[in-house]
Amino acid sequence: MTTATAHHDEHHPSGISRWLMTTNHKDIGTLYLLFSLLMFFVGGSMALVIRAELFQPGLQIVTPHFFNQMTTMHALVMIFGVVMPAFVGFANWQIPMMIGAPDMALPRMNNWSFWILPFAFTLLLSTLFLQSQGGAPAGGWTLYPPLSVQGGIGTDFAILSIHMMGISSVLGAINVIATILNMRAPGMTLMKMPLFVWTWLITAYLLLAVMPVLAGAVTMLLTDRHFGTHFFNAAGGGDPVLFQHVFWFFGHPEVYILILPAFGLASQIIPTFARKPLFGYASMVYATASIAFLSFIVWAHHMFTVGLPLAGELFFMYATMLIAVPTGVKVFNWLSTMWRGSMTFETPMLFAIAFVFLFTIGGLSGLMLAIVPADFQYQDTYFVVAHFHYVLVSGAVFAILGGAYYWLPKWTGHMYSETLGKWHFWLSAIGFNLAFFPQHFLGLAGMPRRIPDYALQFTEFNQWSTVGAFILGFAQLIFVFLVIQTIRGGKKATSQVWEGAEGLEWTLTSPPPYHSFAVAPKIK
Ligand code: HEM
Ligand SMILES: [Cu+2]
Repeated sequence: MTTATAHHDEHHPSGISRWLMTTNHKDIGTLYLLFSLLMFFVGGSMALVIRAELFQPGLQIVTPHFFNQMTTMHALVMIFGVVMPAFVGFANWQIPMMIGAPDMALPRMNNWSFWILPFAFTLLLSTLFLQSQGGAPAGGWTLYPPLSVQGGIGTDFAILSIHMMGISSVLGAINVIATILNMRAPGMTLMKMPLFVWTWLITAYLLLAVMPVLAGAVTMLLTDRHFGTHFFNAAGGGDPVLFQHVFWFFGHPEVYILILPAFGLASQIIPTFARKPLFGYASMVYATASIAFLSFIVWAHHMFTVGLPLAGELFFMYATMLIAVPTGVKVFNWLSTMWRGSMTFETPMLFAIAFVFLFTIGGLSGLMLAIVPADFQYQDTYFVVAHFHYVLVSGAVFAILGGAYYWLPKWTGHMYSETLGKWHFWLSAIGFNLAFFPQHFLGLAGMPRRIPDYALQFTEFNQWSTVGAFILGFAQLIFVFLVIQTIRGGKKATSQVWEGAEGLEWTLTSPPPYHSFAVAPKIK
C-alpha cells in the first residue's frame, strides 16, 4: 500500500546536505545530541587537565594562567555546550512524538538555532590558540569585573560567543513553546502531557526571560572594555557588584534551566521501570512551576559575602530555603512511584535512581550554603565546587545519560548492550563520588576553589578526587563505544521497547518513520 504519506515518509535528502539543510526534528535532535557529546569530551578533557594539576601540591603541568583558562572554559563548555544542547536535542527528538505532532512548529528556525552553535563554540575555543594575546577568558565562568574588564581579546571572543549561544537558546525556546501550545494532537490537553514536555515548556519560558539578561550583562562588559562606559568601574562611578547582581539574576534561573528537563527525564524513566504510574502528576507540574518562579528571587545567595544589607541576606536566605519545598515534593513523588513497584534495574533506571539520590545530596549541601553565616565559611571553597557538581553532574548529566539509554532503542531501532551499559553506569557512579565527595571536606577544611596549588594537608583528598575524575572520564569512553555499536546494529528493538513505558512515542516503530504523525493520533 503506497499512500502519499507513506511515500513522503521515508523520502529525505542524504549526505552532508541532509544534515546542513535538514528541517526534520529527529535529524536536528540528533545534531544537538552529537554536538553535546563532542563538547562533553572537550569540557571533560579540560576538567582532567585541572585535576591532573591538582593531583599534588606545587605546579607540575600547567601555568597558573592556563589553569585559570581551563577552569573558566570547562564551565562555559559544560553549561552552554553540553547540558543545554543535550536537553534541546531531547526536546527536538521527543516533544513532537510525545504530543502527537508531525514536527516542531518552526522547522527552518530550528535548523538555524542548531547551526549557530558550532560557530559560537569555534569562536570560543579558538581563544585557546591566542595565548600570545592572553589566551582564553581566565577570570572564572562568571566573568566578574574588574578582572574581566582587564582580560585579553579572549574575553571579547567569549562575549560574542555568549551572544550567539543566547540567540540559539532563545530561538529554541520559542520553537518549544510554539510547538507545545499549538501542535498537540486533539485530546492532548495540557494536564495530559508527559512530564518531560511540561518541564520543557516551563524551561523555555525561563530561557526567554533570562538569556536576554545575560546578553545585557556581557554587553555592558563589552562597552566598559572598549567604549569608555563605567558600568562596573568604581573609579568612573560604576559598581563591580552591579555585574554580580545582573549576572546571577540570569545565573540562578540558569541552573534550573540545567535541571528542570532532567526532572522531566526522571519522571519518564522511573514509572516505566517501577511499572506504576507517576505518583502525584499534578503536584509535579505545580512543583515545577513554583521552582521556576522561586528561581527568580534567590539570586543573591551567590553573593552573601559582598556585604549585602541584613534584610537582603535574610530575604535571600529564606527564599532559597523555600525552594527545598517543591523540590522535596518531587523527590517524594519519585520515591512513592518506586515504592512497592515491581522494579527492574536496566541502565536507564540505574541512572535515574542515582540521579534522585545524588541530586538530593547536592540539594542538601545547597541548603547548608543558604545559611548566611555558614556560607561566610563555605563561599568560594571546594565545598561549593562539590555542591554544584552533585547537582550538575550526578544531577543533569546522569539524567541525560539515563534519558539517552531510555530512548536510544527508539531512535536507532536497536537494543544497546545492557552489560556495557551497566559497566558505564557503575564506573561513572563510583568515579563521580570518588571525585566529588572528598571535595566537601576539602572545602570545610578551607581549601579555596580556582587555585592551581594548595597547602600540604589537602593532598590526600585531592589525590582521591583526581583518581575519581579519571575513572569518570574513562567510563564515558564505554558510552561512546556503546552508542556507535547500537547505531550500527544489535538486537532489533520493538515499538514498545520497554514493557512498562507509556506515551505516544512507543506507538511508533523503532526507529520511527522520518515523518511521524502526519495524521494526528487519537488521544484516549
Ligand atoms: C564530568 C566531569 C567533571 C569533572 C571531573 C569536573 C571537574 C571540575 C574541576 C576540577 C573544576 C575546578 C574547580 C576549581 O579549581 O575551582 C570544575 C569547575 C567547574 N565545573 Fe566541573 N567538572 C565536571 C563536569 C562538569 C559539568 C557537567 C558541569 C556543568 C554542567 C560543570 C561545571 C563546572 C563549573 C561551573 C565550574 C566552576 C568554574 C569556575 O570556577 O569558574 N562541571 N569542574
Ligand atoms: Cu543560585
